[in-house]
Amino acid sequence: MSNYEFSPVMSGDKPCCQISKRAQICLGLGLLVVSLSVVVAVVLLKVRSPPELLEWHGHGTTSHFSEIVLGRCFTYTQIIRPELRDEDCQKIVDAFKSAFLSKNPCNITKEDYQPLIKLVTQTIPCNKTLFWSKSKDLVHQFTWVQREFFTLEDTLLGYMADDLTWCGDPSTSDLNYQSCPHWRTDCSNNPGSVFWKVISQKFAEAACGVVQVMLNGSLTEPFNKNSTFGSVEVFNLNPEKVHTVQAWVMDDIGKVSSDSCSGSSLNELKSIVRERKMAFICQDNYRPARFVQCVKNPEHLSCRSGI
Ligand code: DN4
Repeated sequence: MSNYEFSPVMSGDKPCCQISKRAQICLGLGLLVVSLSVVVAVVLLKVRSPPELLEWHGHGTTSHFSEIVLGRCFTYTQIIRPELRDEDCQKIVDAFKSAFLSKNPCNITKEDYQPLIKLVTQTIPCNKTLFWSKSKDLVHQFTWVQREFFTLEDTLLGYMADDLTWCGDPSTSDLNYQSCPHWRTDCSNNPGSVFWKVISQKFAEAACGVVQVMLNGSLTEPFNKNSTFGSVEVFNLNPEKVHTVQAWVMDDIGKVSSDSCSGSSLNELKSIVRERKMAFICQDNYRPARFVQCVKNPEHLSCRSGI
């Protein structure tokens, strides 16, 4: 008899039972580890993979949007208009971004921008508000020289946002750099359009004395009642504060000098203004703005003769 005692194998007993118990435990543990790894991998993948953003027809948010608006805010408040040096640029940029981040960019409302609007108070002197329509380059060249005039883009909020695109997405708290809604093809309640509408309205409401508007006399309709000037600004002037609207209708250099002031489009503007109990003055090719055009075209006949 050896020292080793083998358990007798009875008939019907499965000889593998003891091993299989261990194997079962090992297998169970193995399966647990594998399934845990799968769960962790899926969670990690989900966290790391970018969210699926809504797709639109317009350009995405301008690269470095946050840095640009913050930098512009500091440039404006510290250098261009130091009387606003105490404005809190970081707070302003945060309020700007909170208006549209994590939201569907087709459901932006005027109320979304109210915290931003309330944060910035800037007073424009009477007689110095300058509106424009289809004359963006010339009007800004003009105010660059005639510093006492203010277009909307010469105010802090307009300056910060000029020529930029921005939007968010409901699936992320980040900006959408891929695409943003286009106001014509996607929706009108997008972050950019609503922003311009809100600040255009505020700009017009605040105007006083005589206000100016620079229009494009090279178009068949220099005044377009569907434009922001024609649909928002002119109707938000306060006749108790604004006594006169003066239009400067500027032709492109080289185009025959037209008489847009007596055309039907300007007559429509005149009627709206007069109905709203304000006086209306119109000037074709306002000379100081003509001079600015002539800086770029000094040799043109109309510039030589000083027309
Ligand atoms: P405009 O020359 O027809 O348009 C000026 C800019 O606004 C263009 O980039 C237009 O886009 C865009 N725009 C026009 N209508 C809308 C709209 N309903 N939704 C979104 N974007 C629009 O002139 P305007 O009379 O329409 O706007 C100029 C006047 O409004 C000025 O007196 C400013 O005070 C104010 N404003 C300024 C800006 C800006 O600096 C924008 C909007 C309003 P597109 O036609 O080129 O596609 O950008």
